[in-house]
Amino acid sequence: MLKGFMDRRSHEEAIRREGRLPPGQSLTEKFPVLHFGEIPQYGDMSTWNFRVFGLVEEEKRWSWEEFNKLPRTKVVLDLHCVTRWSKFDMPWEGVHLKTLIDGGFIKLKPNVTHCIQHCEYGYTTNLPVEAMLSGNFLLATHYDGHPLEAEHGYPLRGLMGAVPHQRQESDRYLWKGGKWLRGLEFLDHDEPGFWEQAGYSNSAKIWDEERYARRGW
Ligand SMILES: Nc1nc2c(c(=O)[nH]1)N[C@H]1C(S)=C(S)[C@@H](COP(=O)(O)O)O[C@H]1N2
Ligand SMILES: [Mo]
Repeated sequence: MLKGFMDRRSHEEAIRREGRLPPGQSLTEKFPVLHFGEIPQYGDMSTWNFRVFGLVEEEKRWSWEEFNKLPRTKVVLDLHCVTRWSKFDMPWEGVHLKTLIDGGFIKLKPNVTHCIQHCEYGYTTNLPVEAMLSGNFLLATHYDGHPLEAEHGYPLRGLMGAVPHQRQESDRYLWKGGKWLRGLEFLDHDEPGFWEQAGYSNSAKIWDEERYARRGW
């Protein structure tokens, strides 16, 4: 691919000209690792499960084997971290939440408005469900044709990015996807997650550069 021959600066300029570089971001060719706390180590996947709970018609608890039978999707995404790096044209594979809802695998109660991603060690992040139903949110198991690396969320992560060339209202910073994801909880109200309670913006919209919560005074 042509971009392989470009240096970082010219690649960034090309992306900027295409209108794909959000305000205050810069392009990286690397794949930085960012999280709070330890990286969970998984050996035997027989004890892993994925819970769907809260305001759903039927709570679910899928084993790893069951999760891997859900309908899968491949998607290319641009990722934008609040610490100002952006990485473009990344090939991912996993499961779209919308596919699970449309296919009846998850049946939401009519009063559902928000969803909390629950991860290992109690990490959470919150979003309006609507923002998780477009193509920029994925329950991701693979990156670049391989299972996720441990530090990027193996075996499963929520992934929030932007579809290349498609600015969407639902585009959010990367922390709105939880690595080492173990469940989704559906609610009829909002509840701030880990970084949201630590002073980051609750809404986290990339194109409006909503990085931090406004001060309370
Ligand atoms: N479980 C968990 N997921 C997390 C975080 C975390 O601290 N714990 N940090 C978030 C933040 S701030 C970012 S920028 C991305 C980084 O993903 P990466 O390490 O694959 O680049 O993970 C997000 N998901
Ligand atoms: Mo981040």
